[in-house]
Amino acid sequence: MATPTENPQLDKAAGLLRLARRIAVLTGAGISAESGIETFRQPRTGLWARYDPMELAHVDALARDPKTVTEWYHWRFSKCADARPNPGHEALAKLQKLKRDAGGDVDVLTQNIDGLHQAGGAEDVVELHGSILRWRCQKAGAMRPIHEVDFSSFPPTSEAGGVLRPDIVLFGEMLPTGALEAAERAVMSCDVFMTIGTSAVVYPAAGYIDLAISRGVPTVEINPDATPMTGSVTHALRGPSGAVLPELLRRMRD
Ligand code: BJW
Repeated sequence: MATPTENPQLDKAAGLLRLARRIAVLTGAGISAESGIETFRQPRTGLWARYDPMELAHVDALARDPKTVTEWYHWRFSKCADARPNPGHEALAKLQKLKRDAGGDVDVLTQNIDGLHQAGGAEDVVELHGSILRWRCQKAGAMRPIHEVDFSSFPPTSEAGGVLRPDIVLFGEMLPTGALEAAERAVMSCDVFMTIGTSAVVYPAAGYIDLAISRGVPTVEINPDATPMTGSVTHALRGPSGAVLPELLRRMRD
């Protein structure tokens, strides 16, 4: 990223945010990277460089081997249990408050399952891929917070005798209807769309970027690296969201 004083893209994006009444924001693993949570697809450092998603994050893997899958998600939780929101999460929550106070809104649509947007102060977060902080009984459908799950053996089970699984969306599973509806409403009613820290390859979430572009609203991407959407967005801001978002907010208020 160029230095804060000489970045016309950043200034233009800040101008858009200043004028916008409704902003829809799609976030991915990258926004939590600076909180110490691993991303998926980055070469060398991403989870999928070491683990096979088809063996761990696919609905068929859960059916075939619930022990391995639930053990892995319990390990994943242990890695994010102590994570704290970073300046990117906090800046987004501040932007939401700013717009709400002015009679507008910021809809936060996240693919992340870590709960860090909410911990950073964002409200009404749409969790497209669910949450690792809730586990669901496969037999009775009842939810329970992760700290009430007995992990002394895998897979964990409920009193009803069902397997308890994380309330997340695995490959091959439908996204929650309520989340899909809320996301579509947000994208269809926004006057600026932002995509932050996502490789934009997992659908249907990545489709919201196409939808915003097809509506003709200005689009802003924040990512240290290029994505398949970089060439199509109005402003591509290169850099970590923990630095870019606070700077964007600062310039927006100037
Ligand atoms: C930074 C940074 C910093 C680094 N600051 N940025 C259409 C076309 C093709 C395929 C499909 C399609 N529609 C559906 C599919 C199939 C499939 C899919 O999309 N496959 C593609 C991969 C090819 N989709 C599904 O299966 C979905 N379900 C579905 O469509 O159901 C319909 C249906 C079902 C049944 C019958 C019939 C129809 C479900 C998708 C579920 C995704 N689940 C996962 C795992 C669960 C949660 C978990 O384990 O945590 O969700 S996969 C994984 O990818 C996770 C993420 O949420 C998701 C997106 O990844 P994300 O967030 O973009 O992370 P990365 O690592 O890819 O990128 C990180 C980015 O951050 C990078 O760009 C970095 O540069 C950047 N970055 N540091 C800012 N500091």
